[in-house]
Amino acid sequence: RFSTAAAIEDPLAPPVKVNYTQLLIDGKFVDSASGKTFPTLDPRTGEVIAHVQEGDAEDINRAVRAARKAFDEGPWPRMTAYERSRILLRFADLLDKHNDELAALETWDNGKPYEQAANIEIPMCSRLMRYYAGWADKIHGLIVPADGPHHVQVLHEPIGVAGQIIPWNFPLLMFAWKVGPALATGNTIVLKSAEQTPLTAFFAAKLLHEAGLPDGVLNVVSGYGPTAGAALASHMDVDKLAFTGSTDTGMIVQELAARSNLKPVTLELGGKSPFIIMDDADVDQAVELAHFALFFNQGQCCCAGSRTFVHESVYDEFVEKAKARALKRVVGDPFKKGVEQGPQIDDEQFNKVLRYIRSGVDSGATLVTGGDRAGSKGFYIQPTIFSDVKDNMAIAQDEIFGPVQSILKFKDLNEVIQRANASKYGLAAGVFTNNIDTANTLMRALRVGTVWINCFDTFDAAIPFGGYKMSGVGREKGIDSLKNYLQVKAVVSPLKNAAW
Ligand code: TXE
Repeated sequence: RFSTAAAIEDPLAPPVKVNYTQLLIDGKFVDSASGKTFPTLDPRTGEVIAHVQEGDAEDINRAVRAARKAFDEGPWPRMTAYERSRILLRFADLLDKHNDELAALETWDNGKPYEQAANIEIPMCSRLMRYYAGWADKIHGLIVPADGPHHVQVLHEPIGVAGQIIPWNFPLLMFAWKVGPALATGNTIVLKSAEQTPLTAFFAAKLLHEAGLPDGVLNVVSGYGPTAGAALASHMDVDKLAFTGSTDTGMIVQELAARSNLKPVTLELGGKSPFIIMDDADVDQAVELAHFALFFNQGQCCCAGSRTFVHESVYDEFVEKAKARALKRVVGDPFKKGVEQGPQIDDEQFNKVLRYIRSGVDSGATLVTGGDRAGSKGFYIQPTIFSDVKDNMAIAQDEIFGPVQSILKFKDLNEVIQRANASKYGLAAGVFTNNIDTANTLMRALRVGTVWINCFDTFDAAIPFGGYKMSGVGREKGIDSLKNYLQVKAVVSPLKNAAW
């Protein structure tokens, strides 16, 4: 069924239509049980793109029933791993084929620069699918040399029905990170997309079916967190939950999971990642990298380098040059060529960011540049920089999730280690130095899930990602993500003749 809202009319944008706005349950697009819909908005204008079916607890029940049946009776966990792998490979090809269309839909729904979606994010999704397709037929157990006359095998089996809840900052990439490892290991899925960005998950799920995915293996429910999301987290027939979003909501879903059926939970949550610039750094390069680390994706990255620690000997020069770089940042319609920064996702995030900017001013930080909305329409914010930021200020402690760089001054290595680690978060860190001893010290001392040395936001399907402390539980991507979706079964049988 075609949505009525549906084709973008914008000379800047590649042609794209909103073809799928219904829940995908058991291989079919269907209306929500309640018949309710909700609007998804264009962050460039705040106008409605399309009305999407609003799933709630009843739809989650229907989707879990379909996923359960597909797991218990369907071909998916029983087909050869090679066949599963081939479906994922075909899906990767279809993602490539529809790359520009998916990117346009992502930009329309999310506001991120089209060039970023088309050249980086959608290609990362197909690359990741190929990575997990490669794993599908390489997952095997062990024979264990236990004491006694016993033959002991350890089987690695799919865990069952996986519930997956994703956010809006990288809608299709988060879909891929969740779906790839779960499918490669033979699980079935109910995925809840973020209410701000439901469109590309439907499209991608449709392509997966085109690639040969059996009905019921992947069910996609759009809807709100406290209704659809909570129903999924607390469902008795969901065997595993994977969540990406805020730390507050992560705590809620983990509790729901524990109080229902103790389903294991992996969480990828917020951050306040330090980016540390040492005195030996090339200041121009450091400015550019720190700028990218914070402003990429409108600052809406869980691992954004949002505490820029700069050594006192280069501090003043750094602040001046960071200001010049921020003033050059191209903010505008994300479909326009060369635009680096589009609008924030919605009015809630837009207002949150502006509140933090006010709090920075009120708490005595120096507003170096920016500080206000950009333009008069949509959710655009000026690239903003604060200097003289102190550790106890809210802008140095909380996840702002917007284009606001906080620059802090430090004197020596031990001091910056202690201050960088003095956060409830521990997702990532950046280190900028030419001194290998300094790099090695920082790499070991920082209590975070990823350390980028002289680079930032370098992602790859094979590199594990996740947080220490309140930034999360477990890892996604790489081999580690497979473990989240596998049960371990020990099988013991006596050996009649111990000699053999
Ligand atoms: O997040 P939520 P929001 C951070 C960032 C941002 C803040 C709030 O700081 O400003 O979170 O954003 C679903 N039971 N991140 O409100 O609420 C929701 O529908 C079950 C960091 O968007 O965590 C969506 O699908 N599910 C982050 C998903 O959770 C619930 C990315 C994320 O929404 C639920 C996004 C509930 N009770 C925001 N309530 C990152 N780690 O990258 C909501 N949801």
